[in-house]
Formats: sequence, C-alpha cells, structure tokens
Amino acid sequence: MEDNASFKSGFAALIGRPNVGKSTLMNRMIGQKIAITSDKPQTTRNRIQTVLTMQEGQIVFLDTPGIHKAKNKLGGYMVNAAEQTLKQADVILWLVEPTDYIGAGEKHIIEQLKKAKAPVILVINKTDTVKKGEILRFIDVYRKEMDFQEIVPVSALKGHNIDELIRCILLYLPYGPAYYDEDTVTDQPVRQIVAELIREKALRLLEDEIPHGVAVVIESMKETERIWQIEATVVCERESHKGIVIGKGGRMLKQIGSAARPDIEKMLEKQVNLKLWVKVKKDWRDSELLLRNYGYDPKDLTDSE
Ligand SMILES: Nc1nc2c(ncn2[C@@H]2O[C@H](COP(=O)(O)OP(=O)(O)OP(=O)(O)O)[C@@H](O)[C@H]2O)c(=O)[nH]1
Ligand SMILES: [Mg+2]
Repeated sequence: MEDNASFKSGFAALIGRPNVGKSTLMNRMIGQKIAITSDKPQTTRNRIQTVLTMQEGQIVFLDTPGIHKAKNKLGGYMVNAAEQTLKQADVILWLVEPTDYIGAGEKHIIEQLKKAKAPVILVINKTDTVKKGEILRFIDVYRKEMDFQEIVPVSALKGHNIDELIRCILLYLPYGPAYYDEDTVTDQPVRQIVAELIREKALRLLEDEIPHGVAVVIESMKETERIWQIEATVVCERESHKGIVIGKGGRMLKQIGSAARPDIEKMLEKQVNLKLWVKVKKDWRDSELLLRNYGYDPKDLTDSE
C-alpha cells in the first residue's frame, strides 16, 4: 500500500475553543471512541493523536484542548499543548460553532492561525442545531476574517458531511509513506484511556466547578484469564469536594464506576472489576509537581522544531 506513489500522509490538527466538538469530530472520523467528550468546556487536557488509514492515504489527527483564557497552571499547560500543535500540522481544522458572532476567543485563535504555516480548513460544526439557510450567512462572516483553503459545514454528532471533510483533508496532505502501520489507532497508552473514561463519567455526573478539579490516576491494572482488576484514584482539590465525589452513602462514586465500567470493558474486550478511591490534593491544578504526577508534564510540549 505504502509503495503506491499516490499515497498521501500527514498531520491534521483540530483546533478551536472549548466545547465546539473537536473530540466528537475526531472520534467520528476514526470511527472509534478514543478521546472523551462532555458538555462541559475544557474536557480534553492533552494532545491526543489518532490515526485513520485508507487506501488513498493516512491522516494522523491531533485533537487538542480548547483554547481559552487560562486561570491556573493546568489551563496554561492545556492552551500551550493546543498552540504548539499548530506547528506540527500539515493542515489545520479550525472548528467553530454555527453562529455569526466572532468574539475575543475566536479573534485570538485567528491571530494564531495567521502565524501558522499550514493551510486552514474552517469546519462549522453542529449544523444539526441550525437551519440550512443560516449556514451561508455564517460562512460569509468568517470569510471576512481570514482566507480559508476550504469551508466545510458538518455535524460530528449526527455524522453529516464527514466523508466530504475527510476528502478535503486529504487534498492538503503531502505525498509520502504512512507514518504508522495500518493497525495503529492512537498513541494513548491503554492506562491513559482507562483513566480518561473514568474522568469522563466524573465530568458528566458532577456539577459546577468540581469536575474541572478532578484528575484520575490508575493505581493498578492486573489481568487474569477471566477478568481485569483495575484500581483507580479520583483526585479532587478540596475536602468539601471529596464528599460530593463520594456522594451520600458512596452513591456518586458508585455511579461513576458503573458508568465507566462498560466503556472500559468494551475497550479491553474483557470483564472488568473496577475499584475507585477518592483523594484530596489541595490545589493540584496549580502545583507543577502534582501536574507532572497526573500526566500533564510541560516537558512533553517542548518544541522539536
Ligand atoms: N448538536 C450537536 N452537538 C455536538 C456536535 N458535536 C459535538 N457536540 C456536543 O458538544 C459537546 C462538546 O463536545 P466535545 O467533543 O467534548 O468538544 P471539544 O471541542 O472536544 O471540547 P474541549 O475538549 O472541552 O475543548 C458535547 O456535548 C457533544 O455531544 C454536533 O455536531 N451537534
Ligand atoms: Mg475535547
């Protein structure tokens, strides 16, 4: 396959404000759930790489945290992870909400995009939430802000126009051999995906500020012939949050565990016994040492160029 002179391969970065649907779109394009998603902004915390291999080429997707005004060290790490990724991309997908309002958040991203060398495809997501006629108006508004190579409206949730987007991405990738063998789906270690699936349920089930202060650490994963034994700790920022994460009579923690288990079983293709603990690490989002402990290491982002 890779010997074919017409084979294309390269990196496509998904960039945008929090909650626009970057991770949902990436999962949709690769046809598998790798990145976690939620209706709360700032769900994704790391750059997540996934691979789509087709007959015509291989697209390596780089999902990134939403670009926002960082309020703590974790936020700074996240925004840095997103902005560094722009430099590694052969093509950039800028995801936006279907609206004609361009705020300070979008303006900031436009500045970053203008500095980047790669061609930019504007992806207007969530088209299922607006009337068809309106989309043309949004396109006009965005077109005035900068030059896009392509503008593609999609619905990541419903799967509308996804093939067209993939076709567009391929147009802007260079010719060359595949970066990864065709069985590769992601660079995320299994442990990391398990931790993320648990964090996703915490994000979805907990309210207000609490889920943003949650990290999940896998303490152990042991495989027997019949079952995976997994122990994980849910880390939160304050004593008062701990009670909420555990819930009355342990109900919330149980709910998080029962929601995560089927997802983990699906990924590991085996029965799972999941034990969850809760621990307080005061203000861990502003501690460099703890950030590193929980897998958010600024060193990971050093620029290779
Ligand atoms: N109606 C609709 N909702 C969508 C669509 N795509 C994503 N969503 C929803 O938007 C919310 C955010 O989706 P995510 O994929 O987590 O967004 P994200 O851009 O990765 O967010 P961060 O990781 O926080 O930056 C979720 O509730 C999704 O279900 C879409 O095409 N239509
Ligand atoms: Mg995301």
